[in-house]
Amino acid sequence: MPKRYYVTTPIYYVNDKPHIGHAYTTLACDVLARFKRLDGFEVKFLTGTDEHGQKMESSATAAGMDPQAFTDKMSRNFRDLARFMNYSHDDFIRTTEERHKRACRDLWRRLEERDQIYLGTYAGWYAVRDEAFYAESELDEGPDGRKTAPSGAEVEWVEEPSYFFRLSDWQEKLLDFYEANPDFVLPRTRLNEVLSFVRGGLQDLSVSRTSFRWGVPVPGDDGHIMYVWLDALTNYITAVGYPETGAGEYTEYWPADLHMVGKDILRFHAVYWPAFLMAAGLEPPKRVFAHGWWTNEGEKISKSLGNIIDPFELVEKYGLDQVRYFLLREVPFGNDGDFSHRAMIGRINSDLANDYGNLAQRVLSMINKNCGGELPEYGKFTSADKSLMNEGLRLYGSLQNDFNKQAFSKALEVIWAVVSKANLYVDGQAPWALKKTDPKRMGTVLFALAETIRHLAILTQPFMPDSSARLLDQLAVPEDHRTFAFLGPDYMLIPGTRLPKPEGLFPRYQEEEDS
Ligand code: ME8
Repeated sequence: MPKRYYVTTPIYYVNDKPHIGHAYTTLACDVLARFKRLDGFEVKFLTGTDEHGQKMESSATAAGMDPQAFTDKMSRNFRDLARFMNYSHDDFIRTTEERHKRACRDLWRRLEERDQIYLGTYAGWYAVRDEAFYAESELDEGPDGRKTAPSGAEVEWVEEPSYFFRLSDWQEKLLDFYEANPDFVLPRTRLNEVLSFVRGGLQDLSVSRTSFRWGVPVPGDDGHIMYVWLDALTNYITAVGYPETGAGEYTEYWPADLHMVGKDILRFHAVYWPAFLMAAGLEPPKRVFAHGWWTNEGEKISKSLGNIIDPFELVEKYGLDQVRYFLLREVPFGNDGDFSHRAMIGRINSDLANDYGNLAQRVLSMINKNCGGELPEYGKFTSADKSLMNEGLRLYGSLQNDFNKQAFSKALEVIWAVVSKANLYVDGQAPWALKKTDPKRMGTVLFALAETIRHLAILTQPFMPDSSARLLDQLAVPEDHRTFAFLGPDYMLIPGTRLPKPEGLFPRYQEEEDS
């Protein structure tokens, strides 16, 4: 049986242009998907757009457009971002696609057949921005008497006929499920939030609306359209071929290994979604990871504050791999983080230019100048050489562990600890001085370094695919020798291999006078 891995991003609302937050979540999934592929897994990596619901309908109206034309146009921005950021997704789903509407209808019927849905009337609060229902007790009241959801979104009173899902029946089963699967929600602090919400008691959930039209009609009662979150969550099974559950991708990839989400939408993924699935007789996903929130120079990112960080602009300014590195290195994954240009420049100049770039540059230039541009022959390895090369070998296991916990910044820290050791080793061994005194020894030192850099370049591929590929090109590593199967000790670089002329990988960022 091949090893398989299924990872998903949230599907993003298309009422606005993508920003750094969207880029971040998908980046984390991309890095994970790339890591797993290099590690021999057959990976399915899904992203897409969430295109139904009241918010989308009113955004289309405000833009003077028909909702389908509006979502067609806006969804394209997210596909453009995906290409631009070099994401390696295998599928991009749109909830307006027929395959998805079919899956929604089927899931609804399954729930209905199992007596999990009944008709009633909803009277309560609704936040269009969150597309979420809120209990009175969850709301805050502003000085002007207006009520807001915990997210800050305005709520409105809604009273309309509605189908309900018997969520209240699932409280105990959900609690049992969390207990049996302690890593279902990560980080652990987020699990505690979920537990306290579920222990607080679950109300039946309104799962249809009648006051607008933009959505999937309820089978057999098309005066109702399905609640946009029931529709949206279903995307994760649509993409593996649901309603076909007996063959094909569904059997290969479901349950998903990981739904990556931001902390704002944890409740939908960790409470409603497993309840819907269990109620339909389907398996819940294996894990939901809720990452933290980016602020911009200390401020909440919002359209009204005008401080949205545009990922396209960021990449134009700093470079793609630089941005990819920064986002996953700067903040321990799971925590909130603050974006600042200073921190970005600091990481580029110190971690990338000074540490990693400089290591590669000086080793490759020495080989170019002193070894006739060929990988040198090596003699007997000393304990210092072995100790450095072993660091490279040990990295793989340690990264597997970190990746299984979605500890991306930890993984980068561990990689950079080896970069630092390698730089210290260069200083300690001073191969430039050996050139005259002991050229054979110089060859051994440069070879040990080249081997270490090969390990670093292979293992940084998920984070920085382009730069790592260029580094592997400079080491003349064949393209089909770049997976984790080619990490040592069974495979090594071959002395005598001709190397191309070295070129700098990570230029220092020079601040412009006026920035
Ligand atoms: O919630 N920091 O879509 P959405 C970090 N359609 N991540 C951020 C962020 C920030 N400041 N802002 C947004 C929806 N995100 C639904 C999802 S899934 C079945 C349906 C990221 O467009 C983060 O991943 O509002 C968050 O969960 C997601 O964007 C919300 O995207």
